[in-house]
Amino acid sequence: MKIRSSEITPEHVYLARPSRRAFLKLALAAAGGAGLVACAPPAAPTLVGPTPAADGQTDELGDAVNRFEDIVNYNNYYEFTTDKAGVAGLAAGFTTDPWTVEVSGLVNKPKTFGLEDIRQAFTSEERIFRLRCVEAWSMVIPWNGFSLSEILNQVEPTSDARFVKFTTVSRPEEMPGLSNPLYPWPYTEGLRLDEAMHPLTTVATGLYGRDLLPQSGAPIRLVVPWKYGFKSIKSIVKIELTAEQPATLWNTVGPSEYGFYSNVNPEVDHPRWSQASERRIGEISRRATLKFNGYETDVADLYAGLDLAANY
Ligand SMILES: Nc1nc2c(c(=O)[nH]1)N[C@H]1C(S)=C(S)[C@@H](COP(=O)(O)O)O[C@H]1N2
Ligand SMILES: [Mo]
Repeated sequence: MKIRSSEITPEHVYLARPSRRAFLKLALAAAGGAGLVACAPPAAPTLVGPTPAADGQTDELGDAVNRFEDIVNYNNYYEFTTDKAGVAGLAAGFTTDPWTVEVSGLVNKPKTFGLEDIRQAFTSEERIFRLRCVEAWSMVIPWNGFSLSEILNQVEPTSDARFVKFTTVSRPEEMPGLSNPLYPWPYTEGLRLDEAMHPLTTVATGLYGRDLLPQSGAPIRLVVPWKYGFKSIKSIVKIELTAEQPATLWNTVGPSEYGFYSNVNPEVDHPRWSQASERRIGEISRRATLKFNGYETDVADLYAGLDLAANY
């Protein structure tokens, strides 16, 4: 167990900050993201110590952000290892530059973005989101990123496009976990197009005001805050617009345990454990899991009329 009690977040000493609910409202109204609080330019990446940029902040519910050390030393990234405490070490030398992201499929203007194109074309802002893993632990992470819709609008999905498929880089020489035969590599994920266009669906290139470290999905990853963490696919090299629902790694491995939607839902248990509560990293007692991970007012409309137990 990597998180020691000495590292427990002293929540009660954090200063009160303005509610982040205002941020969400703005984000939804603006849709394009204009007018939001821009984050400071990423500091030069360093490997140790929290930055004052996000330390002490809270999400819109008043929950303290997790410590930087916790966020970058307790990771799921199976391409490296299934040991959460071992990812950071194995991923330390991972090559993230140069990097390109191909956006293709059912679009009018397919485009391959270099990382610099992305940094220049889209303005990152700080977005503090809860991350709720399907394994029933959670963190609050201050990401730096922008809405995926900004990329999708540039490439112009055609009227046939209904889903978006994401693919992680596959580099066996740098990713020892790829030799694990239990998984259908490369890691893939998918969203319905309307989910992908939702302003909360975020492309992150940083956290705590600095560039993502490899273990967090450098140089570019997805963050879908109302879905279980495995939907937030790391180190993306391809984004494809499709007509059919794409196969995803977890849905392929265990369709009865990991549905395509995977919306956080305390009322629908995993077949092998309850999803009603969770362990927030840095806290002792468990806390109740919130429907749609607390983003219900923002996203419930996407699922109007859908049976969430059948469409888990
Ligand atoms: N490519 C890839 N993306 C991935 C994973 C993975 O193993 N490979 N793990 C997922 C899971 S299960 C979770 S909970 C989150 C964890 O993100 P974090 O390590 O930054 O907290 O990443 C998701 N994205
Ligand atoms: Mo997860």
